Amino acid sequence: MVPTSKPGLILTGSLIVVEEHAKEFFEAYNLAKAKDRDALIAEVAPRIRAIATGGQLPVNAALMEKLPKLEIVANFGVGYDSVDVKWAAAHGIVVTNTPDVLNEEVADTTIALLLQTVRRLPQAERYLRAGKWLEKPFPLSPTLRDRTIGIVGMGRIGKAIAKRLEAFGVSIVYHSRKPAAGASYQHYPDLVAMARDVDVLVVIVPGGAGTKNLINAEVLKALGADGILINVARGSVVDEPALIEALRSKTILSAGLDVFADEPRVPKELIEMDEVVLLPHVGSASHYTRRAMGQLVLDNLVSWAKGAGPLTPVAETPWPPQRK
Ligand code: NAP
Ligand code: 8YV
Repeated sequence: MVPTSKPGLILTGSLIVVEEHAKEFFEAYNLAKAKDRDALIAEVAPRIRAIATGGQLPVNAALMEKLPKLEIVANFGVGYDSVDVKWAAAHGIVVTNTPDVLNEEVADTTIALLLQTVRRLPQAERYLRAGKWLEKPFPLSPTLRDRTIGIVGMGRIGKAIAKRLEAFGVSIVYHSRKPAAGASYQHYPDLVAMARDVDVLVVIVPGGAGTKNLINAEVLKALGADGILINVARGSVVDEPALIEALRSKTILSAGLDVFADEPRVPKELIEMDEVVLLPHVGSASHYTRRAMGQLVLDNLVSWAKGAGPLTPVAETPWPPQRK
């Protein structure tokens, strides 16, 4: 490994766009390609000033404290719950994410997952492929008609979801801690009260300690026997055992899930339930949107390396740093 005058960058795994261009700007090392990850970190640590990560490994205190010159962690994804942002902030390290460039893709996926779940479309497709249509028509399904949708999280993506839902002629309400600027829908400060009043919950809040198990047994009970849960946020936001129990006991009707507590491992109880629709965290996973996300990660790193500051720092690590 030949040290260069370029800033040292660690990639925690494969990252579209970033991988293609990193060596133009950085002395770049991909941890996923290292035979001995710890040995690589120990060798390059004195020169590493940046990390690019897509959540392949937690960027925690244990990793960051091995890198005494670390200044920036550029996260591939708008959600940065795999980065210990509190530790980073306390040590003057800026964290960036990829807001906005994925709003429309994730909202499209959410609507697709909602319709698949309500109308049982994956089950219908499996039915056809199994030759069962030759015997009799596929059974009638539940409907989106006359449903009220409660969106949990009315941020950038929540608003893009709501905009699409307006065209479906359904009622829309939402829950967040504060009313959202620019959202004209009814705001519920109390999640259980909202769950009681709606037929579908669409969850699109950040992960992490503040939202852990926000969707718990009480919320699912309030959602009720005709209720459908759509989770495109993070697995940690839903109490997974409580969800499995609510599905088993028919406390709720069904669920459509893009995210899980221990990805890529999905509980076998969910896999064995024909009723639920399960996606492998593909909310933003198109070539178009993943390239836009990768470009924003690279742009953040290059802008920082040129001394112009990161483009999209997260709220916990504002740029320029604020004096306390
Ligand atoms: P955002 O603009 O920051 O919006 C977050 C929303 O969640 C806000 O309305 C916020 O309002 C609310 N919220 C935060 N903490 C809350 C809490 N404890 N209780 C209730 N509401 C809370 O974020 P975004 O860009 O829309 O992204 C949201 C999340 O979606 C990401 O962080 C990520 O985890 C997830 N995501 C998933 C995929 C996927 O592939 N499945 C793709 C992209 C994003 P208040 O602050 O007023 O509470
Ligand atoms: C990505 C996401 O799949 O942006 C997010 O928060 O969950 C997704 O867009 C993920 O971040 C890839 O690492």
